[in-house]
Amino acid sequence: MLRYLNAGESHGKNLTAILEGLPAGLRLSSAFIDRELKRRQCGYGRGGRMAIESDHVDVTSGLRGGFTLGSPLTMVVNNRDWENWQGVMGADGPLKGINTKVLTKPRPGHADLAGGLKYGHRDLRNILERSSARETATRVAVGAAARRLLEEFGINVYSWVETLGGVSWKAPKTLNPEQLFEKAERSAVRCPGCTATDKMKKRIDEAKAAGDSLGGVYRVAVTGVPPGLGSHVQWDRKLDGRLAGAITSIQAMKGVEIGVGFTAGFVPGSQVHDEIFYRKSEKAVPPYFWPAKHPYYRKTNNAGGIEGGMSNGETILLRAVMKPIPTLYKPLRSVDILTGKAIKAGVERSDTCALPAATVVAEATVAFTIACAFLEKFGGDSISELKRNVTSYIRQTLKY
Ligand code: EPS
Repeated sequence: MLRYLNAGESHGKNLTAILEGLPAGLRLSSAFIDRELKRRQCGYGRGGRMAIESDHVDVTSGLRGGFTLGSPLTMVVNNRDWENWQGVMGADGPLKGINTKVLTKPRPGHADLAGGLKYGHRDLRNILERSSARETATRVAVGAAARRLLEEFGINVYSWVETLGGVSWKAPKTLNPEQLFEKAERSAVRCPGCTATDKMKKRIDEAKAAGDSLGGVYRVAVTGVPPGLGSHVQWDRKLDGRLAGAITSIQAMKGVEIGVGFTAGFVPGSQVHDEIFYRKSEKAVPPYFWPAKHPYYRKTNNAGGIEGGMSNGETILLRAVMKPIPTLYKPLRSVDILTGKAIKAGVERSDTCALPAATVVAEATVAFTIACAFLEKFGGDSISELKRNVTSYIRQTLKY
């Protein structure tokens, strides 16, 4: 079983994740994790914080000589901004004479009010510090380890932005997920289209000038997934449910579609379901890779690679929406929780748009969820054992 817990406040000393269940013998390096952390920090529309931070992972357990041990992998990312906040955020109380940055003006759309009521806090900073998307740095570190595991089996996770602040871009049918991803990696907003990128950047500039914020819509694709991850037999084992839950657990996500998603509610079944064809499959090379040319294949992929809560051997396709960030420099109306008086919501330093970063977080979250289902299906305490298990399943599946 693969699982993790993470901890840390946005302006606390550091963020920590403990990931347990990775098989032994997986090649992994802090440089590989750092590359993903850096991708998460990029993107047009971020605020001042990203100029302060330069995220780096310190792996303090579970990795030796560049290979996992099978023991819990502990990953720590320090907050550089801690230096400016230790007087406020210190475990043993604020330093004398320091402005403790008490927040009593909840921001509509943020966790501030609901969290304050739930936990009985009069200072909403006690909520915002943990609900902040700074937490996603460790999710990306966990996702990097999961991604490394999946890569070993020819499974890759890609993402790109499709709409930002109402500016939309439509992917040409000729480009595959890997090509779209490569183009997105060269765009400041992670959108594969050059003209759309310029328009999206302009929209961010306009929103920033207006003291507003922006969200958008993005895609995630997972290629090389063998059939049979997840299960139809129990509600909490269904892969589509798990992916949707994982994505909506990311700050600011408001919806997920699998395959054609909501469109399926507007057209008849004959235009939705992907007909099944048979061909003699390619050999799996190496034997633990699910071959692109597999036996029971589809000419369409409206299901987004999942049927009955299980991967069906086609590319997994997801689409998700992120709402605009709740901190507005031109704040909305709210109520002071100490006085009950109408005020303008609090203003905290924030980003105008964090959609490009959120797509990297979504990749990590999806990689983790797929890795969980993969290990549940194939088991194994070491990479070599896992490879033996996957090989025997793929051989059997291709012989069908
Ligand atoms: C965030 C507010 C901003 C963001 C932060 C998420 O931080 P700060 O209040 O320090 O300016 O930059 O995101 C990150 C720090 C990060 O690493 O992604 C929020 O309120 O959610």
